[in-house]
Amino acid sequence: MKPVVLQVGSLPEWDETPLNAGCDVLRYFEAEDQRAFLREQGAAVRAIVTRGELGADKAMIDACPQLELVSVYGVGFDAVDLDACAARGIRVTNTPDVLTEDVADLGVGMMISLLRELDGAAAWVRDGHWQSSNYRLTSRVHGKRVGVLGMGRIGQCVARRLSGFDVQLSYCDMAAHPDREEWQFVADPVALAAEVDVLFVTLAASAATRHIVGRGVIDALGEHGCLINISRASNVDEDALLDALEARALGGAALDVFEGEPHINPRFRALDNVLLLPHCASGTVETRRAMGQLLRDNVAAHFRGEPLLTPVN
Ligand code: 8YV
Repeated sequence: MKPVVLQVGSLPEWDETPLNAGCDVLRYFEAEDQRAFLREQGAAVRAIVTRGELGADKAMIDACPQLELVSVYGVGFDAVDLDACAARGIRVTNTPDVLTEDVADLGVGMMISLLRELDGAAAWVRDGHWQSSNYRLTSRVHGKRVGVLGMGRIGQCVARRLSGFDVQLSYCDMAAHPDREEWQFVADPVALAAEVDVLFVTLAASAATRHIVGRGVIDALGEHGCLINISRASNVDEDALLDALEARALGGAALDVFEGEPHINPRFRALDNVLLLPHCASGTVETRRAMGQLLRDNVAAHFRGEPLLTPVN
């Protein structure tokens, strides 16, 4: 008998086909009444397969009394209720490492795009304005003072890429990385923001990091400062960010993640000092294939009774 798996969100066809071959998949995301679906089907579920931004909340976990595993397609597992899992010995896996380089690539691209106004300049050409005037001057990338908030795998990868731009790099993390003397450690996020022109948010989200980029950090970045968020929306106080962007008290923001995505706050769309992306930092064919493979390898290892490849708990 194949194990019953609850699939929370859609996945590429190249993952759905092998997943369906190995498991009896219940397509939660297609249910019209998801609560009723869980009530009716939850009893049989042994694993939940979910995406980073969708996770698995307590109600979902509680509806599955036989649940053994939650496997996340993504490095971030902040949307999974880890306490509910721990209370019942439910294992959780994610897909770290395979997406680090793509997320860092996009972050650096977002910085270049924001400072050099790539989307504004491209729209200028496309809309036929070039015939009548030149596009306005922008701000250079190389030589800037850059801060990285969260020096984990992705933060370090961003920092390594930026060394080619001759930036002055500082970072804030739980503690200094003694093997990284080329980067300056700053213990406090507000102090870091006060020292830099561009601040990358690359920190794993948790209840403790909620709104770590709040009014204090945003004010410290100031009217010429830029914020790049490739982590989770919850790390940034979105209302404070929107207020500052509207008042031009912050120079600009490049964002790949939003509260309530994909339904973003309409205030963002009225701004010309933002780059808005659809949570696509890991969204390359190569990386998504590797993420899907790792997710399925974790599920297969679990049901074969083998050690999990990338356990979170
Ligand atoms: C998403 C992510 O999982 O890795 C993460 O934490 O948020 C992303 O990779 C991806 O967009 C698939 O939904």
